[in-house]
This record gives sequence, C-alpha cells and structure tokens, in this order.
Amino acid sequence: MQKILIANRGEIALRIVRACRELGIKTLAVYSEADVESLHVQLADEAICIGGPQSSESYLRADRIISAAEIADVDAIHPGYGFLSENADFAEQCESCKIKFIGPSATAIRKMGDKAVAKETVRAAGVPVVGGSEGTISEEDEAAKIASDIGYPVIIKAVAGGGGRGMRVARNDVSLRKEFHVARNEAEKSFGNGEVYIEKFIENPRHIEFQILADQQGNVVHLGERDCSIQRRHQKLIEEAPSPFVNEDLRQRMGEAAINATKAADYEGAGTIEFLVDKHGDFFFLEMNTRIQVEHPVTEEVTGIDLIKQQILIASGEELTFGQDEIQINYHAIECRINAEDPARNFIPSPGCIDLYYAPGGHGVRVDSHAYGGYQIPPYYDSMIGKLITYGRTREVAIERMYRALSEYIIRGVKTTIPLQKAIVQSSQFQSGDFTTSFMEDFLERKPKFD
Ligand code: MV4
Repeated sequence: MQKILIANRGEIALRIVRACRELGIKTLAVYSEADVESLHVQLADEAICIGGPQSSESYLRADRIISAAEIADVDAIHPGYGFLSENADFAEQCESCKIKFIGPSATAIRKMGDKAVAKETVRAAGVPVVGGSEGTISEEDEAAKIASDIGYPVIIKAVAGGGGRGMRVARNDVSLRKEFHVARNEAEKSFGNGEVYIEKFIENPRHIEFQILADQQGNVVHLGERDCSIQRRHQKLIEEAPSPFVNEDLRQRMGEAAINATKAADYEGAGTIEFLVDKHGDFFFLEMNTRIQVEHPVTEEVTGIDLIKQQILIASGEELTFGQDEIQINYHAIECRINAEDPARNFIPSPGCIDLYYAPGGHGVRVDSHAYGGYQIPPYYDSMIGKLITYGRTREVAIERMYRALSEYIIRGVKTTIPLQKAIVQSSQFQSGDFTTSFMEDFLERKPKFD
C-alpha cells in the first residue's frame, strides 16, 4: 500500500496521518472549506478540498471523495469514524472502483447495520442475546403478545437504529400499544425504515464492549474490553480499559462470545462488539460497530497494539502476527473526551477561537487532538476537540494521572468539558468503579459545580 485517502477530519484524521507516516505510506487529506487551517490538512502529503463546510457538502459526499481518490491515484480509503465509515453503499462503491475500503466488506457492514439481522446472526452462533421478538414486528397485537410473553418492562428498538436513537421503553400493555406506534413513526422519520423489534428491558446495565481484530485469513482475536458506562444521552464522556467490573473469568467468556460474533459476520478489520451487562454479571450482545471507535486509544495503551496500523496491515492482506495468547493486559487506561461545549449550560456547543492552548504531558499521558493555539473550532461538526488518555499500572494511578493532566490542560476562548471531567474523576462513585449507564444522570442531578 503506497497512498491512503483519509475520508475524515479532526483528531482521527490526524491519528491516521501519524500511523501512515510510521508505515511509510503517503496520505491524501480531503477537506471542507471550513477545515483549510486544520492540522490534518497541513500534515498530510497532499490535500484536496471537496466542498462546502456542511458535512453533506463534503465529508458525506461519496462521489467527490471517490473522484479525489482517482485523481490522486490512492490505493485505499480510511473512513475513520462517523461520516461514511459504516456506509455499506460507500464501501461497495470503493470496491467497484478497485480502491480498498479500510474496513469490512459492504456485505458485513449491511448485515451488522440491520440490528435485527445482526442479533439473529450472532444468536445462531451461540452468542447470548437479550430475549425478545424473533425478527421485526408490524402489528400492535403481535407486539403486545410478545411483550406479555417476555414480561415487562420491554424496549422497542428500530432495526436501523443504534447509538440510542429510535428506542422506546414500555412498562405495561397500555404504554406498549402507544409506544409501538411512536417508535415505528420515529424510526420511519429518522432512518427511512420503520421496522422495529422488541426486547426485555435491562435496567441500569453496564456498557462493556470488546475490541476485535480479524484478518483476511480468518484469524480473529479480541483485545479485551472497554467500559463505556460513563455517558450522557448516548454520548460517551469517559471510557476505560479494562472494565473495573470484569474479572478474568468474565473476560474469557465475553471475549470468546465476541470472537464468535465476529466470525458469524464474516468480518475483516477492526470492530467492536457491544454488550450490555446486568447486575448479576450476565451479558448480552447489543450491536457490532464496524469501524474504528473514538475510544480505541485506551485499548492501544493497555495492549501496546496500534489499532490504526493493524487496520492498514489487514487491509493490505497481511496476516495477524500475534495470537490470542500473546495479547496481555497489564495496564489500566482512561480516556476523557474533551468537547467544546458548556456542561454548566446543558452542554451547549461552544465553537470559536482557541486563543490559548497548552496540552498536558509527562509519564503516562497521551493527547489525541487536532487543536492548537489560534485554532478556530468550526460550528459545523461534532464538538469533540480532543481526547486525553492517561495510563499506568493500576486504575488508581491512571485516575490520579488523569486528574493531574486535566488540571494542566489549558484551553482558553471556548468552554470545554474539562471542569466536568475533573469533578467526575474526583467523585467517590467513579473512584469505586461501581457504576452503570445511569451514572451521569445521577451525577448531574446532584448539581455539581464545574469551576
Ligand atoms: C438496551 C437497554 C436496556 N435493555 N436494550 C442504548 C444504545 C443502544 N444501542 C442500545 N441501548 C440500550 N439498549 C435493552 N434490552 C439500555 C440501553 C441503554 C444504554 C446502552 C448502552 C449505553 C448507554 C445506555 C443508556 C441508556 C440505555
């Protein structure tokens, strides 16, 4: 592989440029008119402007990205996360233009993108899934029958959903009959696909996901789990590896299930198997993310494996050079997402000029960010401007280091989530490691001060 087009922006585009540099691969940045001054554009070997500031005019324009790829004669396209990264049609267009899409096949993306098909696929491979309807439901009476069979509470989910959109909870027959129609209408409006299915609702679960690597030769390994329970409205704020809730026995069983789910999808590349874990330690497949994820660095820091390089090597057809028994997790890593938003004002985005920027450093600290002093944060994209990752031998060390690094981080000119992150990592509930996906709601209810 000689040249890669990076179909993304921000910190992940920069992360991909850096991996390519170390592999001796040339990079082509594509960028919108709002990102002319962006670091990934300046650091890539070549850059092509593909359109206006709105994503719909640039980073989501498959046609323009493929034109740029052909003009610059690249071998492959790395889609990063978000944008076109889980778009099966885009992966297919790349395939038919003989440009390698760095990721799984269009078929695998499609299979895992339909949440009901994904669930049935992994269930058939022996992976535990949440009890519920087999496939989709189109009639209210059928929905009511299934809900009373599995027992309330239940959750109605859109097959095209994911990331928390298009879900409704029902706690009795009356609300189920109402929410069934609300869910179908919402799903039709949001995704152009009104199909829904029903599951038993698991109260206060933990969100624990497994990182997977699968090569073209059929080898599949897992790189342990990440705990992503610290999130607000399905936006993750803090992730860590390993999970404070998972012991070696549970890791072994969940890891094996994650590998079996990946094999059932005929998968290639890096991927993530998401599980819900209930208070008893029972786990259930939730969905598969067929892309590299924002929180991949915590896995890199605890395993020593560069996931972006692995994606590129796998896409080049190389076989994995390590087996499951060679993957060891001897460290603890935590990631705080630094967003340009104001946690004191309901997380309203805070775009604008960073007029002073100083990033922390030192032992056990990693900063993945495209921000710099004088950088103008555009208002058109998501508000994440960086990720602060700390790591050490134990969770306690990683937490102390995180508080120290957050305290050192200076970002002036815009509001950020840093003061909130400091309050979270100092809280006794976070430090105890005993928390679920309800953590943030409870935490914010106590009206902490962020200054
Ligand atoms: C659930 C659930 C409880 N029971 N499914 C949210 C994201 C979407 N992909 C699935 N989600 C959930 N599915 C059953 N059967 C609770 C959630 C959920 C959640 C999951 C992971 C992380 C945070 C969450 C916050 C609220 C609800």
